Amino acid sequence: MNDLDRLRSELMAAIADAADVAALEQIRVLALGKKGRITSMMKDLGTLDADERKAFGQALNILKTDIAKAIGSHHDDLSSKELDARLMEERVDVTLPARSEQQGRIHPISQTIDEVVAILGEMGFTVVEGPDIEDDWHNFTALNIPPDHPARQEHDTFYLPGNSDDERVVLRTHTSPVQIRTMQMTEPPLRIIAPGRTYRCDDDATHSPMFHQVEGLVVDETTHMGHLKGCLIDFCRAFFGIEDLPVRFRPSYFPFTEPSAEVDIGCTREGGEFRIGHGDDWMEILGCGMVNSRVLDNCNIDSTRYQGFAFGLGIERMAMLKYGIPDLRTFYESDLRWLRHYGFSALDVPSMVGGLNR
Ligand code: 2NM
Repeated sequence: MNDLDRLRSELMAAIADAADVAALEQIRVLALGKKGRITSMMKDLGTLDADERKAFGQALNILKTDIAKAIGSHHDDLSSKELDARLMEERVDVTLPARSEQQGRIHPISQTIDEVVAILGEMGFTVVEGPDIEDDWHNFTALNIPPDHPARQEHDTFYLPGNSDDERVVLRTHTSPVQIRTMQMTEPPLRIIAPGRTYRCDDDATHSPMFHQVEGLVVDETTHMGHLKGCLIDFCRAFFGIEDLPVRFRPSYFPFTEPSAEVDIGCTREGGEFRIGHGDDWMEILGCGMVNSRVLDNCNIDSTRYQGFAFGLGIERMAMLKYGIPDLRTFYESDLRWLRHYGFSALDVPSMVGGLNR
């Protein structure tokens, strides 16, 4: 037996004996690693004369390949056995309750958006989204908001720098441009809601420069004010979980709807207490109306054939009313103690199955 044969049987025996992947890896390093025995012999080839080098080099190459193969196949065996053993040992009881020590909470803004989407989704609305940065046409012009309208003034709208007047872009001041884009792209009938962030240059105790809205839009051939009223009354009662919640429609004005209305819900304000649902006071919660025919025309929807209703509500305001959160600013403070108090469990997914507030 020559040196190479002896090395071969020694290494093959060691490989066969290796009891786990770690032991096998040690053998690989000893044989084929940077300073391994086969590697060193390869380096020493240069010291042999030409004839010897050729024959020995070929034999060494064969040995190297065979050892690598043997290690590879034993490695596959060992790792599949190790996996089997782990799978036998590690059992997961899928009937265990979810981890009660979980600390993360869902922010009331997210929860409220999910609730609104759950109610309106059940009614047949589909969620659509659009960009936060809009052009003047989608945010104002298409919505029949004239060039001199106060909403366009510098102190209400965040204008982004760098563009000439009619090309300038803005942070959207409402989510209505999403409805505009959808009307331009899609043939009626339409039933959509657009939840998202909106921006106005306003910052005090009751206004935040960034806030959230959900707006809804229905367009069809026979859509009328009765549909608007039924839809929003049902929505308010489902959202606050009060079956006989008083809901009132008061005439109002928006450039993008005609006629327009504001929606109030019944409440009490007695002896410093505020409660929704009963009593002889009213609280404004959303705006709505029949889509102005000019808006339909601007989106190339035939306003002699189609009519629509639309509405918009502020998420922060709805969340404050429903969950008794007294201060708007606290929504954005990322105060973990506040979030632990007002936040929701991740398992508390809003759904209309069995009522929203089961
Ligand atoms: C509101 C009130 C009334 C509204 C109108 C539209 C559109 F794009 F369809 F014309 N979207 N949203 C609307 C109507 C929004 O928010 C208080």
